[in-house]
Amino acid sequence: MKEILSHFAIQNEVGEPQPLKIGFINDSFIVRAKKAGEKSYFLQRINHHIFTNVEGLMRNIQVVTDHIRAKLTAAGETDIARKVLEVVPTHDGKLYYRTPEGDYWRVYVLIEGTSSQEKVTPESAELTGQAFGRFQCQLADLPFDALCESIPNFHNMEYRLWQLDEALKADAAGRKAACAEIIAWIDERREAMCLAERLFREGKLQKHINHCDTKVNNVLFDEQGRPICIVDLDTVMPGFVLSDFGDFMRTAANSGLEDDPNLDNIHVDLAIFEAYTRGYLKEATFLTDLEKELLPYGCRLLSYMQTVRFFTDYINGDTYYKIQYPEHNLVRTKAQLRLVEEQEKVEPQMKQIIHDLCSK
Ligand code: GN1
Ligand code: MG
Repeated sequence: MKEILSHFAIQNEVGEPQPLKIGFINDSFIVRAKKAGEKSYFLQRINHHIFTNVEGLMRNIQVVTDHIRAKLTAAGETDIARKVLEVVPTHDGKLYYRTPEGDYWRVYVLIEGTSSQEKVTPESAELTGQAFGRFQCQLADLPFDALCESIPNFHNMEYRLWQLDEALKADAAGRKAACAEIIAWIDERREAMCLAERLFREGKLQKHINHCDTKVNNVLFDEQGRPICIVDLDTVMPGFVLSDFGDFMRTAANSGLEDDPNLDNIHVDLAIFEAYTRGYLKEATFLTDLEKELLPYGCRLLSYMQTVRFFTDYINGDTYYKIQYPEHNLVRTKAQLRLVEEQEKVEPQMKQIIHDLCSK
């Protein structure tokens, strides 16, 4: 590990990397400074089986962090080093290091004195809504094609359904036969869930730069409980604002867990929905009327997309998401499916909340 670190432009003395258990995709380590007051670092091995274009991904991160840093500087903000991630380059100026075995590593400066949350309260949800709204706003003047799709078609519903169809055709793990009900449930909603892609083709819905993984735990909070920095930028890319809004609601406005084995725990937390939306609308001033109107649809869309993605992985024999037990992806699928059903039930309430917030 020390050998890996030696390729990066780290000026101070640091200790052994300590593994961190976060995320399903990359392997993460914390690298502490030996002396108090000096910089510590966050080392990651990028999963290049999932992120096949590491070069493009790291360029995206650089474009986004440089852009946000410039915005913060222009606004006269202080403490900027804690408000935006900083990539530590290698000695030869690259944004990542590739080992002779073909592994990809990168280093960020560690943002000190922060914590992340797995569960939000209405108070922290409102602040988080502001933080993601601000993040999108800071990037709204970047042309959406300034970034590449680090995972092509990442939040493209039509593509995700195509992947499922391919998986079902191959039935590699022999799991299809027992899943007829889930397949029928997905089929019933196919057309409705591809609306955003259709609207885009018709020129009615634009793409913006999105975060594309707006989970609560991708926001760092400072000692006062204020969101200070948005992290996990691997998936910043062009997409619909509905994606970022919906993915937050999928993970935070759910009274159950993403993989809750007890489906009765799963309900939409409308207090969180309202609080986040209030914060988000305050900052996301660039939204069109159509985008605002589609926000509740965005919640369903992202939960449905995640249902399809977990289910596809289950059918493929668990090749994408790390699992903790053999049927984990099926349990995840059922929990996300239930969440879609719960969101369908409260869609009128969600629309009313948005209507009320917009007319204030
Ligand atoms: C993955 O690894 P993590 O938790 O940041 C996935 C997201 C999914 C999420 C489901 C690159 O994110 O898209 O929503 O799992 N990231 C990728 O929990 O596929
Ligand atoms: Mg992530």
